Amino acid sequence: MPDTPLRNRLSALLAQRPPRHTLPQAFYTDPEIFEFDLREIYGRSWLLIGLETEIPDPGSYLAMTIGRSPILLLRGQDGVLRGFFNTCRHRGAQILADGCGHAQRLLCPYHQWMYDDTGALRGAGRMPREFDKSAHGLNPIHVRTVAGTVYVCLAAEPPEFDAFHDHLAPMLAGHDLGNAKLAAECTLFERGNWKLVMENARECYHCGAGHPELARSFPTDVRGNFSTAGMVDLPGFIARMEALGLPSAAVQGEWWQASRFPLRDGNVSMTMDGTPCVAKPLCHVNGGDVGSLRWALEPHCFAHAVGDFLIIFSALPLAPQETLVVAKWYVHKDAEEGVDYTRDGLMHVWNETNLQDRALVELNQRGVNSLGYVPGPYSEASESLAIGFTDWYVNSVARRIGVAAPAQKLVD
Ligand code: 3BY
Ligand code: FES
Ligand code: FE
Repeated sequence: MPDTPLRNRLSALLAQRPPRHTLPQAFYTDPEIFEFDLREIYGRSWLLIGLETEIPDPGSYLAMTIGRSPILLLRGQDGVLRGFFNTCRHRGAQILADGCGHAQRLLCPYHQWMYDDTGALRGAGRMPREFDKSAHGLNPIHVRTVAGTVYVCLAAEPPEFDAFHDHLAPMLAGHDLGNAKLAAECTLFERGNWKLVMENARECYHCGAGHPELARSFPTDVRGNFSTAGMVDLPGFIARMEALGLPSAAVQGEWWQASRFPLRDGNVSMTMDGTPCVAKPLCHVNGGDVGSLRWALEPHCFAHAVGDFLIIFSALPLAPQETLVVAKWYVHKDAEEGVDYTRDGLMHVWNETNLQDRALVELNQRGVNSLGYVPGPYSEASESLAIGFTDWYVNSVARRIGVAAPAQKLVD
């Protein structure tokens, strides 16, 4: 629970926010609120990390930093995937550098304390005989998987996960992510608060004008929005996909959404010409012509699984006005680069899109920083997912500081 002055400030800011408007300036600029976000939002949410196949064998690990917390996913000799804070229990040094690799044991580089693959402390030289190693194992984090995708939560008591799992697992089953490999990764440094990154990522009001490459295949409607509600014959598409054995209807929980939607007519993949960019697809149903399965988690990501690849977009906060955007592309493990796909063919559309979005986020931040900024109204028709994101955020803040959730419906 934050201290009283911060609680009072947050509570006053929530109370002054007009519903269905962008947030008061401090939420996009204030260092104290940024620290609150790291602790109470990123520190308590389920976050999508990637695929199990990135940590395939006993001893493989993936280390990364979430906010200020280095974490570690490690597959044990018993095949179990475990997560830990990558912080030594001696004096707190980060143990493994961020990245992927193999480690049978975890050796802290500072004073050589050694942990086994279950996080138990095995070696701590020059400590007294009565020192209790069993009380100094690595602190665990929660790890869950869904059809080959991996999620972590740093909180002692994570939000409920089972409903998300049970809905998403059958939707993802046809995409064979257990046989996918990481084919490309791109990290962008953005001069914008993570919430501006996410608000931008949750709407396609800007897509028609802002994303010429994506808009070729992405189903923006005549006004340029991404909105499954506005799609021509969405029910017909869903019925066809479900008849082919792919659960597709939109489902959502408090912090997650999933749905399959059609690409623009004649497009089977999110590429420049709408044709697949990978010769060996992940999904064989209907020749890989399965639209896109989109799922998204508050606070930080969305993912699209088309027939031939999967892309994950994730926002990681660095500072009040700095965010890392990590994009990862996955293809079938047997697809060979240069033979079955090229990196450029795979990455082009989303790379251009992410660069365009970075420019938009940065100009958004510059305008929001102005003395002249006041919260502005979202378009209910075109920015419903962005509204969903900020509503989820303000509800989460309200819950953490123990005040009633602010009204979110406009009073007529
Ligand atoms: O969540 C999505 O699907 C992203 C992709 C482009 C715009 N936005 C709605
Ligand atoms: Fe890790 Fe000292 S901080 S061994
Ligand atoms: Fe965009």
